[in-house]
Amino acid sequence: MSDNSAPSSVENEAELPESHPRYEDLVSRHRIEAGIEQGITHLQGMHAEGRGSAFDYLLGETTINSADHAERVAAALLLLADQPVLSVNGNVAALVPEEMVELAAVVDADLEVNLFNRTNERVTRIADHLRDHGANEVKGLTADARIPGLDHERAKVDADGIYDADVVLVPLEDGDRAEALDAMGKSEIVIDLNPLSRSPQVADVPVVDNVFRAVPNITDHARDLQDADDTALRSIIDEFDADAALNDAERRIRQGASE
Ligand code: PTJ
Repeated sequence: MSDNSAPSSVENEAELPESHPRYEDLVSRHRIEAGIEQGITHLQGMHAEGRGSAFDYLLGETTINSADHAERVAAALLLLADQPVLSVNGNVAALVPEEMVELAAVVDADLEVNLFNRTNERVTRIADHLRDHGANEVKGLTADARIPGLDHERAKVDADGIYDADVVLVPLEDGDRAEALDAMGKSEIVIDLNPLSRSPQVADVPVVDNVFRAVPNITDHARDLQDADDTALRSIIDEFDADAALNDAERRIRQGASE
């Protein structure tokens, strides 16, 4: 089967051919397409998906060792946090709703919808979608606080959610919010396949991996670290070198696995 003969539009994900060499990518594209049809994902989410897919190809569509390490550090940071919040946009909601709900449960974090192309209708639909996948409470609908220094809709947050959080997971956005959250004194974990994108560049813990692999792997690490004491978690975090992780991912993208 050539790539061109893969179904361009299927009713159900189960119809996608698992034997196809680009199966995971087909699933991603299908979920983004379905997310747009359901009013969850913005049309711009397709651009974001295409960017991510190109970087994933260059990374070998695998979780490189430095990303796995960053995912363990992310788990430690979330477990040590007093008030962790996992931010969800239209792409994340379409791609990994169940996995985000599971991670939130394991690290005792809140889920908050935060959108660049914000409409109340889309926030409500994403919250409903997360509830359909097992979430109890979803924040982001109140939007009674603002992140200082941002002149767009991502500034709108819940006062008892992202605004008050000490650790925020920021997946799939190449923008200025991570820097603004940093200026508020928060620690950020950023998941982004492009190590040169603005958000991972300013993150305390940049995770250069596909959100498909990254979120379940952070959850696995969190389960593994569940009984670790605060000192052990703190030392995992303190030993982490964010610049080294970004450099390793960029080297892998530019030079491939053999260099
Ligand atoms: O839902 P909204 O309204 O908040 O809109 C979301 C947009 C599409 C605006 C948001 O996702 C966005 O800012 O897109 P960008 O600027 O294209 O940035 C997305 C980043 O995520 C890019 O750096 C991509 O490389 C990366 N990315 C895309 N898909 C994945 C990914 N990283 C990890 N896993 C992916 N599957």
